[in-house]
Amino acid sequence: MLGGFENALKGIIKRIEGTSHFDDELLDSILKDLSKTLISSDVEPILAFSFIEHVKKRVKEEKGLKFTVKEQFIYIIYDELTKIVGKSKALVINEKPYKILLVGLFGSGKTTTSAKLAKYYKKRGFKIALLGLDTFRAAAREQLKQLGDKIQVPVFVDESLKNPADVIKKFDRELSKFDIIIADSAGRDALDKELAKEIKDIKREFQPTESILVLPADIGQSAKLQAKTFKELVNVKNVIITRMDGTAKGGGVLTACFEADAPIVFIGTGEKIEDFEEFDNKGFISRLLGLGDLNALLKKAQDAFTEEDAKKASEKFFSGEFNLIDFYDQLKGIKKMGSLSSVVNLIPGVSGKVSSELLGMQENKLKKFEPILSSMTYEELTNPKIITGTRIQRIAFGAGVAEQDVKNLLDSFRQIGKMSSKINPRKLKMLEKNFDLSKFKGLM
Ligand SMILES: Nc1nc2c(ncn2[C@@H]2O[C@H](COP(=O)(O)OP(=O)(O)OP(=O)(O)O)[C@@H](O)[C@H]2O)c(=O)[nH]1
Ligand SMILES: [Mg+2]
Repeated sequence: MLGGFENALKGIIKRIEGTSHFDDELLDSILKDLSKTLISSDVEPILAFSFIEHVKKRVKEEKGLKFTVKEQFIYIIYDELTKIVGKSKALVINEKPYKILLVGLFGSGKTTTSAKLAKYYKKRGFKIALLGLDTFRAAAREQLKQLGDKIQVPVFVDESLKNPADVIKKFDRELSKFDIIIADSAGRDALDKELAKEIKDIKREFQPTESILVLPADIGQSAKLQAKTFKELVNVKNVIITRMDGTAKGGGVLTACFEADAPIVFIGTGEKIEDFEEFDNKGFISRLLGLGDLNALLKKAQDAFTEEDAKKASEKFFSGEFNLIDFYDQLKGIKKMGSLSSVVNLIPGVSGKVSSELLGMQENKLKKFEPILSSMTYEELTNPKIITGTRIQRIAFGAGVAEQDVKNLLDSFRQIGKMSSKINPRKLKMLEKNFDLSKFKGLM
């Protein structure tokens, strides 16, 4: 998710796991790597050093209490990291209509996030309206309308009105019928007087239940100043971080929000509307460290499949009786969930073990899979081992693809099959409850 930061952290965990004995020298060298990794992810050096000191102290003091030394070390790293990114906080939808106002600078992701939030709550059974208050940028209303159409949520905009307060007045009565109203506002290059006045006017008229600042992850440490300024000026309490996909500065933005006492409620992890999740510090860190996070997987799976589908799919998957028909069903589910890598990263024990080729599987590759699978016989689908030589030729011809495409599909299937046999169902059971200290051991 965070590019280099994530890989480096996973590398450190692997290094610890692969060590047969610990001495002070090794501990120091691993901690040095850790602090370098944090600083290169834009975490403030002082914070990184104090983090390292805490870890070091705890490793010495808590040695041998419950875990092996390795487990203890990894647990402490995990625990201290969750502390520096702050506690998770969920929005409690406790009034109707619940009014959410998104604010932020130009291009931070407000409009995209409005639609992501709308979809998120629509899925949870709320009646949602999108309200377009960006009267500043010419194309803003059209952008919101298009997004609203995509997710089938009504969008309230007026192309002729110049003043956001008038837009709110105009739709006030109609909007009162909804459970949640999500308002998209205009950005500026900086939080200047004009923007501050505009947001204040909107606040007065709209009376949001919750004003949320939208910050892109790539601003790193400067999130601290922005969060503070928006808090002081317009009383914003919570933050949504966008573009958590592939930035080197992710560590900086998270720690900065924590230091600015601006809790992160959601994160955006891509351009697609599905690329959005609640921010859960424990799940997030365990994923960064390559420990997987079953809770997030279950939540995501719930969104894409029905609960029943997800249960069946995971039972099959983990029982090892997994054939191409199940693979096909899962592909369809994965498409709904977002990218394959975002799903794989959520499976405990699997993240970090899958080849980058499989993870990088492109949408267009997935698209080819459908015709290939439908060119196979039932026998081939249920017993993929028999698919060799001339069968591959026949299937490729039937699907109108190259033979290599059929081989790629079979490779991906085999890799996924291997993943499922690596996972110990007993460990999985232990993870099904909340991820806490006692269950942590199940991961090692
Ligand atoms: N990769 C990635 N791109 C994102 C994410 N969220 C938004 N974007 C992209 O960022 C760009 C700006 O997003 P908008 O939603 O238009 O931003 P905005 O804050 O409404 O911009 P203004 O209205 O001009 O202030 C778009 O190209 C989005 O697709 C995210 O989580 N990941
Ligand atoms: Mg916008």
